[in-house]
Amino acid sequence: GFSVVEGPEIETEDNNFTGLNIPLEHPSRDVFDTFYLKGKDKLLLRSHTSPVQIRVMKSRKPPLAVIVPGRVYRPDAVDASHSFMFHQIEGFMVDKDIKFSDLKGVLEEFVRTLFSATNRGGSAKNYGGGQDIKMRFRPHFFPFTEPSAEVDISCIICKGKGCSVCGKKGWLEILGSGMIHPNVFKHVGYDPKTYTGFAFGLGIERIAMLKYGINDIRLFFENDLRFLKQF
Ligand code: 2NL
Repeated sequence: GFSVVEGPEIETEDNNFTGLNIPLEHPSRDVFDTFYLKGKDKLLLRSHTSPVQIRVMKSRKPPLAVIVPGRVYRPDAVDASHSFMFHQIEGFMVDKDIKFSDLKGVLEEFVRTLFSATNRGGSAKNYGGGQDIKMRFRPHFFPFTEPSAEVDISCIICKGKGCSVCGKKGWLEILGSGMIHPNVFKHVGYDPKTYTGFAFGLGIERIAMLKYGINDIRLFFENDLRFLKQF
């Protein structure tokens, strides 16, 4: 029941930060911490796909169930697990009476489907397929959700025993989520007493790396056909 919406990679500070309850003094807003465009109007390369959700909420009324895929930009130093550009998928649902249990139900179904035996993307390697994957919600902080939780799954490589991929923890962090903060609703003109909702976000490359056993994120963007043709 989710519809897919895409939006621009060049965004305003308002849609990328202010509307998401990320205050002016937040470190991620620092001009050295974000890719700003030259000019006085403070346009920037979006650091997440959430601004698209702000655009959707400003232009439509609930009920809403939307999935937002797209490129995002962060000034991270590039290494095997970090890239200054990667892809995210965010999802959100807004209506009267949306509860944390709705978030848990939707994410459980999503994660099981993503790592199911039949969902192998044409690849020979497919970690996690058919296993009984455990999931846990771990309390976390995001400015735009309250309460917030990160979701871990039992390590699909070692089945939770502890290995180098999960750092001997037996768990892999796969996404962030939470109930949309009342300030986000106020910003888009929704009454937070009438509407509630959940949102979640995940990095696509990170999930593909786990699922297909890829050890370096840079491989996705080097355009070596020997890498790309495996999938
Ligand atoms: C992560 C965490 C998250 C959201 C994204 C969101 C969007 C709106 C309002 C509230 Cl418009 N929340 N998105 C919420 C929680 C987590 O992403 O680790 N992403 C890679």
